[in-house]
Amino acid sequence: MSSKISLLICLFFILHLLAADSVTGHKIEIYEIKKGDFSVKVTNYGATIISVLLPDKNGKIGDVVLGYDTIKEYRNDTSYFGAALGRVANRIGGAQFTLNGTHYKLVANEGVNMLHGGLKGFSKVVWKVRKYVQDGPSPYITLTYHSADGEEGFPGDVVVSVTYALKDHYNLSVVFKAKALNKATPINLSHHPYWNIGGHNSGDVLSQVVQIFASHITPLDTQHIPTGIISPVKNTPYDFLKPRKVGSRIDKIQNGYDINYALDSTEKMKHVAIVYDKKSGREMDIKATAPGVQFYTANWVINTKGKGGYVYQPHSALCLETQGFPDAVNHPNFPSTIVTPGKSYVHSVLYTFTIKKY
Ligand SMILES: *[C@@H]1O[C@H](CO)[C@@H](O)[C@H](O)[C@H]1NC(C)=O
Ligand SMILES: *[C@@H]1O[C@H](CO)[C@@H](O)[C@H](O)[C@H]1NC(C)=O
Ligand SMILES: *[C@@H]1O[C@H](CO)[C@@H](O)[C@H](O)[C@H]1NC(C)=O
Ligand SMILES: CC(=O)N[C@H]1CO[C@H](CO)[C@@H](O)[C@@H]1O
Repeated sequence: MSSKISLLICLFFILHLLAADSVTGHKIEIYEIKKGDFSVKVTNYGATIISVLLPDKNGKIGDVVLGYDTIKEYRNDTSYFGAALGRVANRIGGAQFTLNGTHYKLVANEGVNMLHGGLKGFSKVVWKVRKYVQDGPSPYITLTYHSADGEEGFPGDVVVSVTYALKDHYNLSVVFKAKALNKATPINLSHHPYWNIGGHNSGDVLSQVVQIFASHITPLDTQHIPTGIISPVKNTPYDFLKPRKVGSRIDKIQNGYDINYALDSTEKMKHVAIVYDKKSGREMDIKATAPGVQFYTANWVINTKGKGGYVYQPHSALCLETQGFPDAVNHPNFPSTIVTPGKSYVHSVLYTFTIKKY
């Protein structure tokens, strides 16, 4: 074969690969927003946070989220490392619901249930980069996605955006917005960073101290679907009203924590949780507009090869996913997640990191 022809064939395959990567017509790239020694990298594949870099008490920069080195691994991921979640984060029981007399059958991707928006939820699609300011006083990136009527079984077209912005030391603001264009639909957006504020490669989080500002949880049945009961944490291993080590009572719970808390605050921007790691001196404070937070201790992360070849194991991170109550669409006593056309949905999360020298 002449070298010209093989070059052409080669080019054809490269173009083909690029096209395959741009399912919705956009290329998959990595973007960094940076403010001094604070940096966040995201990819438009799943609007995913890839890394969050900031110093520890000795000034040493560390990456405080679990993740992978390549987009290929993100595509293959089943843990939702760093990804945006939607159209409805968490589980919808039986992958179905009835809205205004119409019954909707959704794509089940976890047994009979739908988890995190289905097989091709917002974590598995390519988003469009709308705005990108890499550095300066207010670095930010806005990604958008158009979810079509019927996608994964949901009614109506929906446009969503997520904005990641760095504010003064060391605030990371995450704002999700959505609009239903033509039909009422459940919407609840969240994201799934696996935090290890001691460093993604520092081992488990069991000695980190957590405080969750919630007196109640929404217990689950054997299918991981809320029973509908809102039950007090008092005198249970779920009580984190006062700061406690993650590992202090984790052995009392099969596999570890994976539960939704109903936040106590009635303010718009609610205090969610504080996580503190003595070794690095890093503290993370979370506030959000959502009524609930899922506390998950990475129980099903087993022998997962991550960044720099580091292998993640159970409890090597914790997730605090702020959200509407799981399966709200099937529980009339839970706050509604239905968004009607013309109304907009907003969910803001603010992560504040501080570095304590003592
Ligand atoms: C994809 O995931 C499977 C199962 O988790 C794993 O065995 C395999 O190595 C992964 N492939 C890549 C390219 O990461
Ligand atoms: C950073 O977050 C804290 C609260 O967590 C807030 O008091 C402060 O005003 C925020 N700073 C900026 C610049 O947004
Ligand atoms: C339910 O249907 C009625 C009658 O068609 C309509 O007026 C109303 O807006 C619908 N509500 C929702 C949430 O779609
Ligand atoms: C717009 C909308 O309905 N958002 C909801 C997400 O879920 C929580 C509770 O489940 C609601 O309080 C929000 O209003």
